[in-house]
Amino acid sequence: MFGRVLIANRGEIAVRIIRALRELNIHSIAVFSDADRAALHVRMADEAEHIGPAASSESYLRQDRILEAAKKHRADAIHPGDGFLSENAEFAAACAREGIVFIGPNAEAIRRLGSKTAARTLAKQVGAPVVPGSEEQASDIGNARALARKIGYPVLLKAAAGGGGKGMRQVNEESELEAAIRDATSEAEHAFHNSEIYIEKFVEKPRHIEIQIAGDHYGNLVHLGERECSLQRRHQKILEECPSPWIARHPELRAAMGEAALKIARAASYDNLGTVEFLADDKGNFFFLEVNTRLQVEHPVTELVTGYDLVHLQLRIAAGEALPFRQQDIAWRGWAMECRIGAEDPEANFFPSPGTITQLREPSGPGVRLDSGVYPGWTVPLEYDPLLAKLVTWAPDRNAAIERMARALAEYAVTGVRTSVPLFQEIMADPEFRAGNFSTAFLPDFLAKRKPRSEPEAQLELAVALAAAAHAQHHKQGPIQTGAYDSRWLTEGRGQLLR
Ligand code: MV4
Repeated sequence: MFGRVLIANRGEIAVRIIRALRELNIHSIAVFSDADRAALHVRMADEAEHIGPAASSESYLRQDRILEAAKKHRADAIHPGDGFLSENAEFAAACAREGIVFIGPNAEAIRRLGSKTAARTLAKQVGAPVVPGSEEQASDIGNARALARKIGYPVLLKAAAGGGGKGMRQVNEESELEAAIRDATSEAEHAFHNSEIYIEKFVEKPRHIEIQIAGDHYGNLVHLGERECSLQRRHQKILEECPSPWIARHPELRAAMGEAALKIARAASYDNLGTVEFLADDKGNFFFLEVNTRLQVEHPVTELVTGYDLVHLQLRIAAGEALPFRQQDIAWRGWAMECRIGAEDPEANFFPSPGTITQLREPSGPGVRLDSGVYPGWTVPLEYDPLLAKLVTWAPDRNAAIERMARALAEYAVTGVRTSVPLFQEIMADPEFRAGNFSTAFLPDFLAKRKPRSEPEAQLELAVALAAAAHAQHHKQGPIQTGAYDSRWLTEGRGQLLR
């Protein structure tokens, strides 16, 4: 096993990886930008190295500086976390050249699966179901028109280098096709410096379900079941579950999707952890979408239900150990749900809400896991993703996991920045969500129909809470009792009222 590992990331995921390293008695090395000098991941790591200014293009994305830091601190391996350089084949290859292990799949597998069209071709070749369409270039209008007619409208134009919804265009009829191709091509060129686009049949109101896979260097490859990721806003996931309520209704789909995922992984000579994404329609069909060649933000729900620590697993595989279990050893127990808690204002179109976290009370108790990257007094920088923490609950069944989430959200108190906590409380109370019968259309519909909490209403609620706290403090009883803490809490709360 490695002696020293550098984490090329920040925030909650860096903290998560440091925890795994400590459990395995591996020395952890953090990197940080100017904006992260006082960050939690820097405080928690054994060593830390400054790598540049706040802009991630000048720090967390600088391969040269990260490799320099790794050499200076004698790291055996680099864990890229999620985002930043985690799916960068060039970086994986550069690590190998420097004799440093990249904790992730081999560079060739990342490259092969990085192009959506190449991945689609591979999936088709091995007999995994793909959405009807074509990998051929759709940039030529004649070609595209013939293709779209064959598969039938509505169709979806996608960028070959895309993913995450960028460069996508829905086309409902032939008259819209030419302009849509022009738009999608130029958007793809701008976003990815690659203008290649392709066509798929548009799947209406799909569910987004993904399969976790793991492979070692000896050809052993397993799947760890699915995650339900249909709750997304602008292609950003906000809540994930394991198992998927859809798969719970159609249990035969897990093995079928798992097999399809493994066929693709095998064909790509995949090693380490990865995720194969699918769209599922109402009729029990599912279609391969893309492969994410990294540890994912939502990995904890799989950990809680399978009992395996996925970061331990990544480290073991990268260090050359064989997978410690076989497919038939894997069992799924209970239900887990994750809410991504962001410093953003759901009442203001999720506008980022950077600032200083003045007070923080974090939820805990039975069945609650909080993967947080913040502490009271920390100023949330504007430069990065606003994710503060992932709140994850586990319970024997879905209803109990929801009740636990509602309870944990009620314990969660953050002042100084606005958060998505109140929105998740509303989602937990929604009958449609609780029924578990939803698709990717759920969240946009929910946000559109939901009555936005007006400012006076929110203030009234805060005023009531403050009055209750003041009363409790006055009588030295009730939920809030520690003097100094109370008065700061009240000051901050009042400060919020005056904002
Ligand atoms: C689709 C689709 C419908 N039909 N492909 C969005 C992100 C990208 N990874 C693929 N996406 C979609 N591809 C076909 N042929 C609908 C989406 C989609 C979506 C997928 C997953 C989760 C949320 C979504 C929201 C809008 C559209």
